[in-house]
Amino acid sequence: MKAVVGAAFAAALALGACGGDSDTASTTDTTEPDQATGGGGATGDTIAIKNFKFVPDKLTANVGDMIKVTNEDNAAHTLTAKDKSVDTGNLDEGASATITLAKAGTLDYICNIHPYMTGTIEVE
Ligand SMILES: [Cu+2]
Repeated sequence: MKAVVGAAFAAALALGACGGDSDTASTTDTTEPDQATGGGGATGDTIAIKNFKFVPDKLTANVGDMIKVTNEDNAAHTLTAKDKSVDTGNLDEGASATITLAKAGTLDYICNIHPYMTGTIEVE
């Protein structure tokens, strides 16, 4: 059981890594606008929703980070902050949305449709 979940998660990460992110070395290119915001926050974090769980359900990230949320379940879900500061809206099966972490603190979130689904992002 655990191995299956781990493999699926690894696959999700691999998919995310192949998601068209070709923006690699840019040390000498002066024409490219520098879109990176201060702090060097990572933008590669992802949260998957599968088997009525957020995977991972605990995450540490930086202010300004963008997190891609993908629903890999066969039911609709949301990722909604308890304080409503973040909300993906309804994600049908296979759908994804990107949330932006605008403020530091502990972001507790649920699925609006299934409030027993919970997770936490520590935003630093
Ligand atoms: Cu749900």
